[in-house]
Amino acid sequence: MKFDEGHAAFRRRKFLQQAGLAATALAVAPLRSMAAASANIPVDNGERELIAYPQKRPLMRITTRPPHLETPFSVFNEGPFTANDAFFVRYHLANIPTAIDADTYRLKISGRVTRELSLSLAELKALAPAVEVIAVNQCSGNSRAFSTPRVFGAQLGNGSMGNARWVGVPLRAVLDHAGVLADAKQVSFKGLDEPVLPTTPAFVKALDIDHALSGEPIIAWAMNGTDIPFLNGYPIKLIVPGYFGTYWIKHLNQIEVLDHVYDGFFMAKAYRVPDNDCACVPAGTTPAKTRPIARLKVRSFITSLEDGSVVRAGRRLELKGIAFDGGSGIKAVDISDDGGQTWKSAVLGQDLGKYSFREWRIGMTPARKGELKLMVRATAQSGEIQPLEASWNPAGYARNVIETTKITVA
Ligand SMILES: Nc1nc2c(c(=O)[nH]1)N[C@H]1C(S)=C(S)[C@@H](COP(=O)(O)O)O[C@H]1N2
Ligand SMILES: [Mo]
Repeated sequence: MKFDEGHAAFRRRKFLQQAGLAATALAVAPLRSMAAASANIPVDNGERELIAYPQKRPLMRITTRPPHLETPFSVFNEGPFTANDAFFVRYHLANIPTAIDADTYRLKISGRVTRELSLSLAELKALAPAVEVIAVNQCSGNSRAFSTPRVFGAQLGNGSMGNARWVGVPLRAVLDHAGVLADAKQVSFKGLDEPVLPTTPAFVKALDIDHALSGEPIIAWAMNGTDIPFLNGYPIKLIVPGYFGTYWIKHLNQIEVLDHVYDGFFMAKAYRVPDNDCACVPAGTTPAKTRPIARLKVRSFITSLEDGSVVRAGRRLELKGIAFDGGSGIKAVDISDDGGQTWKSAVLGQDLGKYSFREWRIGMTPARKGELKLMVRATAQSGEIQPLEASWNPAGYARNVIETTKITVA
């Protein structure tokens, strides 16, 4: 397989950008509202409007300024890869870029290095052989709307996640090229988006130096075989396999090697979880100590049936879904139709790597008419297993309780 798409892809992109500047500038203004086609999520906080943006099929609107769009859940039943035009979008700051010129784009590396760099996209691509990883990007607040008691923040359903094939160069290759000094402790990352007000903190995230140099994070320019969609971070995005989406900086243009632990708002104040084994506290209480959120917890979903579906008694049902964890890989997926007393193992689909969605399927024939609660539970290779009861934390991060899909057998 050929990973390097060559400089031509960027030039072509530039041409598209110039030819379609008006369309690109529309990135901050939805093309058309599709209120008629609104979609429900199974929480009691209202309907989600479907809304169309450039390069995106209609997605569920969480906010418009900045755009925050969720993937309709049915998309996860289409296969283990989440299509680029259906991939969720999350921004924090309203001043997002509206047009990017690939030819003048520069990635700057500064701080505790022997030489500062300002790399063009062509130079970045030439730095090292391209590598590929299939990895899940999940927002820390995915499924937050299901927290009880309710928590503050965007009321996300289950659509702020997605799985894609990413191609780029290892972050390590870039840092090696700059020459990391011995006193380096962390590396910070920032993209092109800016706050509207000078008092709002910039969206900057940081990784420990060992993690940054581990070879795992990559600076990607391709997503599912094509340019990264504008709203997902064109032209380059930091991919941190196994870690929550907050670290996956979009429109990446500044890397700084630090001799201290970065203490900006989005590391020191936001995106933190209780500093204990469960990353949880009793509902409604405040943790005494917190730490930056890090790896994804193991999760699984039924994708072939929605809550409220009606199926026929005595007819065979092919149940299908996805599972993922923070990077050990999926060991088993089990299904229960008796409230978690007994479990049957599902058959796992193709192994696309330890950071990817793993598909699973199982056949069953519901015999008795009435309400049926189907539960799905994943176990990771690490031994981590989804809990029967939801834990709670003040920001509603990292939800991973066993999911229950209620259907009617008729
Ligand atoms: N430049 C930039 N990168 C960013 C963010 C942002 O606000 N600005 N948000 C982060 C968060 S919290 C998430 S969940 C992911 C979402 O990635 P996506 O929009 O490509 O789905 O982007 C991350 N990278
Ligand atoms: Mo996020």
